[in-house]
Amino acid sequence: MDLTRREFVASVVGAGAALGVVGCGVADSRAPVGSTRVSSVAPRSSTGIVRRLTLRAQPITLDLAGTDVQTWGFGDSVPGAPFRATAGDRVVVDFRNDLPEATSVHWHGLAIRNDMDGVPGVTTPEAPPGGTFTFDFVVPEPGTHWFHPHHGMQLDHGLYAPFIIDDPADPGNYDAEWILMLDDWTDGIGPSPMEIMDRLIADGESGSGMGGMGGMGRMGGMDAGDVEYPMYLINGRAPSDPKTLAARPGDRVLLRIINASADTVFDVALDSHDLTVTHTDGFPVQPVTSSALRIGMGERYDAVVTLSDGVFALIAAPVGKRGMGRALVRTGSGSAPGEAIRPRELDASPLTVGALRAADSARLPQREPDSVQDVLLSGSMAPYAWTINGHTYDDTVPLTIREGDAGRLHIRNMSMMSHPLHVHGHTFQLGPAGGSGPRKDTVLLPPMGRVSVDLAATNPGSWMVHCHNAYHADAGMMTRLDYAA
Ligand SMILES: [Cu+2]
Repeated sequence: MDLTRREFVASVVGAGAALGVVGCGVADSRAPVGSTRVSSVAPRSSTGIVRRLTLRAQPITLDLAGTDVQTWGFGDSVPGAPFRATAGDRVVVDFRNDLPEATSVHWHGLAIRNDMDGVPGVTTPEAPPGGTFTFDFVVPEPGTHWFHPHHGMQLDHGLYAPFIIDDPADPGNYDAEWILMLDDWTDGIGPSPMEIMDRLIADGESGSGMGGMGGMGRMGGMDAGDVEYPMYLINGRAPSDPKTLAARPGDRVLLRIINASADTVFDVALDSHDLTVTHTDGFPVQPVTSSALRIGMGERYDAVVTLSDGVFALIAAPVGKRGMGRALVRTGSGSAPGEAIRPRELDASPLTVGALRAADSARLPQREPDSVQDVLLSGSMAPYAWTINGHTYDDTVPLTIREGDAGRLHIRNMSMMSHPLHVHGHTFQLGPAGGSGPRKDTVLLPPMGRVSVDLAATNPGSWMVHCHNAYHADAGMMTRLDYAA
């Protein structure tokens, strides 16, 4: 829904009055309603369009192959309905929290103004139960993004949804576009996320921590995450009741793949097809064709595929764990492939971030860094604690940067677990030094892996830098990037 400026002003006055009457705890002195402040991230061009969206976090019932499970979601579905805007739009989100605990919404991948970033205690007040908050920001860059709570283990419920920012300069030319949200699922069919976290901590104290949830499903010493899940979902559907995506033979389809899981890296493949990766984390790359791709928590990959005639399994295989996330692609008649069918495309080495190079339009200006900082990722299962530069978040020493500087981070994974490292409010370009790798906001570091990234300090504030494994983050694997005064 697009509003003219006059209609927008009229409607925010109404919203402001309602906030005043409710008197909920979130309407603090920074109340953004009607604010005239603009984002410090200049959009390439402002559209002048205001998109008004409503969002409600609430308890909902999710049908998993005929079994009703109680969970939390955005709106009335898992994933929540996609948000859509065009780069340069101003987005106003009337958010209401109908959960029984406080929450806040983080707009993952959007380099927006700091006070809208949705991190309680750092950028944005939390919304208490029954509370409301109005988010108001300009969306700076096109791409495949998403949103989720930045609050304890809430992400490991059903609280996630796509946020697609269209590029007015991109004609698309796709016959169809499918958003695929991948998730590891336990809520209502296994222990709750809080119970899992308590168990990880208890196992760590007793010294039996290497098993996570009992060590089920670990294969060949691979890093299998810390948690074994009873089910893996694509677009909120169980593998035995998959979503069917319909198209015609020969159609050229854009897949927007988002890993919304808490503890699971996936390998994604479409049976009998190759995938041509065109973007990661919203930014274009030099296209690379592969039979499968590996996606860490928080990452996004866009891939184009030209469809054959038939019915094909689209599989998200959890790395190092049992089970599969599953959807079906149907372009012709015929029976669906059996649930156990595993595409041979998954047998090849999946495409990983190291194979990607930024498109010219996504490169940061080449310059020598003004500052170089280390980001050491470490931790253990016993005790269950995860650290950045040797500290858990409660006594972290933040990274620092000055506005306008070019910063380089040497990120090193000193552990035998993989960690997707996410930087808020910024995007970075992967090295080698000077940057030819892809532009991203989340980078998956395999066990003992290392990468150097460059970022431009153009968005002042105090920003989270953290592992996107929800259990690692909650166990301390977070720090901040603070702008020097
Ligand atoms: Cu981690």
